[in-house]
Amino acid sequence: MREVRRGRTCDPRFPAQAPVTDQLRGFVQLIGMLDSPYVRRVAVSLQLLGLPFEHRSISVFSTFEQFRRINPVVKAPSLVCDDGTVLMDSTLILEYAENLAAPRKSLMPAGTSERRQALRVIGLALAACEKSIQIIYERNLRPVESCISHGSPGSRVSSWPRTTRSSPRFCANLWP
Ligand SMILES: N[C@@H](CCC(=O)N[C@@H](CS)C(=O)NCC(=O)O)C(=O)O
Repeated sequence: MREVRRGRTCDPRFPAQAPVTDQLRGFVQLIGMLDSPYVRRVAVSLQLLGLPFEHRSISVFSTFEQFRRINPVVKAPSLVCDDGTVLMDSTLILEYAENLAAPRKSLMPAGTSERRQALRVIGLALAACEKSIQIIYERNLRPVESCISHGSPGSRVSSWPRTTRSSPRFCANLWP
């Protein structure tokens, strides 16, 4: 895994399409910071699948414009394929990666009941990530004046939707 920190300029006429240089041909690029559980999920899985990739630590927050030039939806992880197609969403990226690695390797069990169990665990983990991230966004990123709470800033958690507050712990409790 080679980390490329310097950004490249993409053709603004084709914002969903990243340019492919000879140097990058044959490589996929994983775009996003490793503090994201979704980016980590893809990075670890690509490594386990034995698929070479370049990781570019571009943030959806601090380097928003640079990210937007690669994927105007600004969603991490994004995967720039070797033909320039930009994929997003960790589950969809991993579906593509599994297909690339097949039949040599797969991270998913083949048997129906084992696969069902794996999907259950993945679903719980993704739900826990989603709900945790919602809490972080609400606490750290949303300006206090636009929080959905009423009352003092310290009490803003109390008016969050019940599902958002309970889910991370709930997911852990349901872990098989
Ligand atoms: N379901 C998506 C979730 C990805 C996600 O929410 N990524 C965050 C970073 S951790 C992001 O891109 N946030 C910026 C935004 O949604 O605008 C996945 O599995 O990849």
